[in-house]
Amino acid sequence: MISKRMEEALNEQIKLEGFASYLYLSMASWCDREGLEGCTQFMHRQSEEERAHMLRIFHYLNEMGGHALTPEIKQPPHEWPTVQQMFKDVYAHEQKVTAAIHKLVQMSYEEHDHTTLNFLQWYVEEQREEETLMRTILDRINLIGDGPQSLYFIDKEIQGINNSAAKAEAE
Ligand code: OFO
Repeated sequence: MISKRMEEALNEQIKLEGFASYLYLSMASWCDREGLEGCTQFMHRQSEEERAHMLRIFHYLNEMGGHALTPEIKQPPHEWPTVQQMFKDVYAHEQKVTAAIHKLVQMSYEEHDHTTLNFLQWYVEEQREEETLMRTILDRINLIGDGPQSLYFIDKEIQGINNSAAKAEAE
């Protein structure tokens, strides 16, 4: 049985993962309109991943005798001034999610909830990977620069990163 405090905190995390899924979906739509095919595919894949993160907690909570709640999700932004800014926002968002996961880990220590502590380790590792990925993308974007051809090359770069991530997932 899970404590009420832990249950509420995990429901908050469901909300955050759901928002991440919508945020990336919105980014996919913006990228599509901007003609950034590689970025569009990347964001759709990210959006699906975040939905899977949300559902993982959803199932866990009910398995543990809690009540997973379908979250109210606020509408994400729909426009970004540049693709560079969009990826900066992604990185900032992932850092926020990491901080939330670390708070949950701390809470599971306080509640002596070893099962949830163990469950959360997957998220700790996932966030480390996500932050590394987003930092890599930002570094590449900086290297490419903002010259006239930069959007084309950024998009190709993201497409390559997306293809490798999809391939790794399939293995
Ligand atoms: Fe699930 O938030 Fe990052 O990936």
